[in-house]
Amino acid sequence: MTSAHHDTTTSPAIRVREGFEVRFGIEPELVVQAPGRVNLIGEHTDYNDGFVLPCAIDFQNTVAVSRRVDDQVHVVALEMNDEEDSFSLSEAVPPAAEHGWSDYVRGAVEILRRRGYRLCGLNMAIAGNVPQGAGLSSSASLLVALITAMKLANNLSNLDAKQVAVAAREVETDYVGVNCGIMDQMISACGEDGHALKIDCRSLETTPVVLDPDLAILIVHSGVARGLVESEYNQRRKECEQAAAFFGAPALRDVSLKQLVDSKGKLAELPWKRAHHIITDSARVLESETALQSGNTKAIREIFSASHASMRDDFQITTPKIDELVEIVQDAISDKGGARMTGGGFGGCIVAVMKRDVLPAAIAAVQTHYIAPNGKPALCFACSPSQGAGQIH
Ligand code: GAF
Repeated sequence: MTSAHHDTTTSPAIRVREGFEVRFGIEPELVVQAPGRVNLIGEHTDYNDGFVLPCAIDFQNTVAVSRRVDDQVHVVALEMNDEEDSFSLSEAVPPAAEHGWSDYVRGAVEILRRRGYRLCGLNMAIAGNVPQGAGLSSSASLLVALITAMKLANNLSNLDAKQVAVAAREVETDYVGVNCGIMDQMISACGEDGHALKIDCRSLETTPVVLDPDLAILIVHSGVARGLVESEYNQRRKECEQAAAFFGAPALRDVSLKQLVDSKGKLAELPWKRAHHIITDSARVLESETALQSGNTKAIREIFSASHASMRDDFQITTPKIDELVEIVQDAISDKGGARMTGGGFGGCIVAVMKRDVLPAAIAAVQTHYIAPNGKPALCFACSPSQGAGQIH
């Protein structure tokens, strides 16, 4: 979230506490945070039941909460000019007329109710610093923060982190109407400090991956607005389903590269290319694990370059400005790391993993050679893998 009138240099954890006290006149009973994410590799593989390798980043949404004696939910969004929403828990919670941030609150309540949880009335304040519209999962982190806050305030101890992620995703798909995969919610709920997380998006099994300490992660925002994301995303999903159906497989996870290669000329060209990206990128997740752990930057370069080319040529989700940005960073770091677009595509950010000593050169190259479409320099964030959602006060 970005702020119109708040001091965004103060951490969201401090702002949310202060904002809660100003609005409700009491101290919150607890404050939780949930981070945004950057995906290191494995793009669009999540809804094909494949593998992904994201890490939680040090940008987060925070929620301060206290219980009420009645059945009302009162919530203030500190980054949205202190806009407020309130509703009753006594009946099904409909989406708000404006369909803005409050639908995430309403959806979180409704999805928990549909699971049979009885919630008490709540006062809540929300503050965050995950850049919005950048492809760093600001909405997934907001939902995971809200559901974690509701879980802790209501002692829903049988709702573990994975179930929080699944519930958060259900809010997106069944309440807000965004047909996303499970990656963003999983990493926000289950991320581990200092680790990336390999996620098997079929079983939801997670494996922490420690990056070589000599490696740095750089996120660069292209400044390209993520236009048409939703319609293009849904279109890609359909083409992947079409490809899986051709093989009589439940998902592309169940189709091997050999089967795909043998089907060339029989399966229509577009679903074939989509499937080629998914099958190869899911395999690249597994290949990159050892390279990242051992700091083998030549291998990281090869794997990231192949991933980017696959997103550009087979999945067709990059843009010329994003391609340009990847090239600038890759040229600057040479064999000392790799760069690729990250996230859903059609704009947003690139991610690069490199030896720490070339980080300043990579940032300088972006500042010298890249001009975003709005004429401004690109924003660079050097980030460290962070902890997933939890209570902070
Ligand atoms: C978006 C979606 F929300 C994720 O589920 C995932 O598919 C990603 O795009 C692409 O890897 O962030």
